[in-house]
Amino acid sequence: EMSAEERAFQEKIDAGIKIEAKDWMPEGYRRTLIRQISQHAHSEIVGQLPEGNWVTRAPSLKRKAILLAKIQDEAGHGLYLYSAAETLGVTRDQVYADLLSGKVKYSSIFNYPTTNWADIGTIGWLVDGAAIMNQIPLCRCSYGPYSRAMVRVCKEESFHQRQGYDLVMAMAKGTPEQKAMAQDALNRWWWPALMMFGPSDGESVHSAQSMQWKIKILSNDELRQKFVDQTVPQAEYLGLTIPDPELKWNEDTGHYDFGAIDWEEFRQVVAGNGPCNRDRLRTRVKAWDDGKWFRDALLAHAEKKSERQVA
Ligand code: FAQ
Repeated sequence: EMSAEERAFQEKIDAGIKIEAKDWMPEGYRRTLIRQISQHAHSEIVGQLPEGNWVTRAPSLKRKAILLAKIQDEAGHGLYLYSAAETLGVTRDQVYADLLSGKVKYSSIFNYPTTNWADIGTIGWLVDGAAIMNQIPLCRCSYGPYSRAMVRVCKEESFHQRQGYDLVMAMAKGTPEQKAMAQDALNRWWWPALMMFGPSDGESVHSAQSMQWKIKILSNDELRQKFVDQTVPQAEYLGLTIPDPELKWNEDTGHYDFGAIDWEEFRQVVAGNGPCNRDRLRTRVKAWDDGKWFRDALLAHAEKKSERQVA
């Protein structure tokens, strides 16, 4: 049963009018956005860690500069997203505390290790590729601050995706050893990348309501299919094999059919039991603790400055 306020709210959404921070909104809409935007922000921040692992070992100055720029972009995305969450009445410290205590989620993909240099290119190609697929529709989502943040984030992700493809291409067209490294990376990242889109539509608890509110524009399975359709020709161009014997072009549907996802693995990773979950959280908690002296100093400095202004 919708109240008059809720009906007016839904009509606004149906008419394509953006909801802004100070507009009336149902509590459920606010909570869903805080959940999704803060999980998204945490993903950007934790997502720096797998790549950070290779900064000191990048094979050339050019590759190191590119990698550093990309990781800094991810930090920036996290900051825009925390700011977007703050427009909904939470503080950054609150949502960040929920990450550090393990209470809230971040994307499953960042709980996998980066074991060879080709992983860095593969993350750009597949992980940023999947992120863009999911985020381009979010530029049209109903909440103004989130939709506007997504516009800039998507431009940067597009650069990330291209640098990743360029790196994998250099390796796939390189020596047989380099090509084998690229294939090994694809074998390990393919299925986790498909899991980024979330549970299948039948299992997705939030989808129906989020789609009605235009927080989500396309469903998890629709986005996953678009990603497969886009990525298969890219792998073929590289001469690499996607690790799925059931992958096959379907003339009737005009899409690729693909094999079953291991949802038990997904559940385990989301529940905190992936290969790197504990390590990732430990690293973030340590960074927060190690930064305490600096936050204290900033606050003390700001207080002194405002006292001086009053005097
Ligand atoms: N991992 O009912 P649904 C990036 C959870 S890109 C972990 O379908 P919803 C860029 C879900 O939260 C990655 N948990 O949920 C980058 C929910 O749990 P809850 C970040 C997952 O929200 C690249 C439950 O399962 N992108 O960081 C995952 O309608 C390279 C039920 O699922 C975004 O966050 C998963 N993969 O749809 C950075 C995009 N999937 O909250 C560095 C914005 C689902 O009830 C390097 N988010 N869950 O406890 C979204 O579009 C949506 O939140 C979905 C999930 C599509 C992720």
